[in-house]
Amino acid sequence: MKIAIVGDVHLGKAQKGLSEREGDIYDLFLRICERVIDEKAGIVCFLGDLFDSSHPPVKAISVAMNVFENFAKNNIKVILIAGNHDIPSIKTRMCPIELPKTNKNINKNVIELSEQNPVFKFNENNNDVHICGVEYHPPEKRQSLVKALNNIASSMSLDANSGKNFNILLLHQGLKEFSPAEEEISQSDIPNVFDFVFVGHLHLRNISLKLEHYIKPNKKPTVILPGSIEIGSVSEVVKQMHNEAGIIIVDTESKEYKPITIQLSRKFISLQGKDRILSSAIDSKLKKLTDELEKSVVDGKLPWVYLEIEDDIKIGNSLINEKIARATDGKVLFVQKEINSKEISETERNTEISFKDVNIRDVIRSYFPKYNDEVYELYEKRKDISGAKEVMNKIYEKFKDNYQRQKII
Ligand SMILES: [Mn+2]
Repeated sequence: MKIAIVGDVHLGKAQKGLSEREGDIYDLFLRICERVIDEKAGIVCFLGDLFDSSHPPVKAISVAMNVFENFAKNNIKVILIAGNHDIPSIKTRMCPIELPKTNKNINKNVIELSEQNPVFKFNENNNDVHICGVEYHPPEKRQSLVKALNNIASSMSLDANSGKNFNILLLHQGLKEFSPAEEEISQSDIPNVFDFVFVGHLHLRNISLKLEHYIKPNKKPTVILPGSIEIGSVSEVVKQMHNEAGIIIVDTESKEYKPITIQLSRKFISLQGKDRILSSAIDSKLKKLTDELEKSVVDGKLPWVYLEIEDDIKIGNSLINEKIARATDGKVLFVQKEINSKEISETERNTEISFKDVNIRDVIRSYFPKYNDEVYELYEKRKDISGAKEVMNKIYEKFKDNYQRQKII
């Protein structure tokens, strides 16, 4: 049997509050589900965060329910685990992935795996296939997650013919190996009984989507992060500028997998390679961008542009913004940009406030109550050495006078 694995979907998410981006995800989700049907999968598994929120918009719910009905019509079972976005913070609230239970057309076809009910088992050619999964566990519940995984493992090792069995684990967790900052679990916490471990949550991808044929993994377990289907944040843009969603198809008989790519609904464009765009070269870069924008409209959908600029010749944010606006006006959905200037960022690091927001006259007055006029004059002459010398002499004379008068008193 073929099993399709789909990473974080985040139905209902509207990047930067844009309804166009919310629509992009619905559109991509529908195309992914069509593809799962075309691939003749028998089961489709979602790795958590199917919804972006525990109270998703009505549109997100209706899109999901229509897709689930379509899967049911095509005899494709749906397996879900709850991600951190699906799980309501108030325990008495309903988790949106439980909604299929209330719909009689699909309630038998959609299976939620959780700590309470972690294994879906079926038999294929006298071999058992176990699809296991638990909901997202936050770092403070690490112990109960590890316990749940060990319970799953011990329940399976009771089966005879375990060597012939095929075991899959679905997780929605941070794994230390892929994200050292995560305080959740590491690969060594996962019992070694699974052929494949599919992990959602990190939105990263640890496999190449280039090969579109089946791959026989060389070690057990094979940990696969298919990545989120869409781009949701700046860090994802920077880390994996891509224009393709990836899902995985697993063949339970050959125990192989293959990635499948599906074009994103909208193009993402970033001009820089490893380095930021220098403001000294901005005109030629923006010319190149304008040319690329013309070619990047897909089905009437304008591209999303991401620019990181280093203001090396200090032309200033407003001129840079003006140049970008002129080059992209009417041709993009959104320009996401970061403009850096070394001088400003060092000042900001030292003072922790932006120098632009400071009245230097007030600062000098508070630090130098007696000599504030002179010190301000000195500040103004800071780039003119001979002028500064004159001011310093004036300050010295005044200081000498004051000092001698104080001595006499
Ligand atoms: Mn997520």
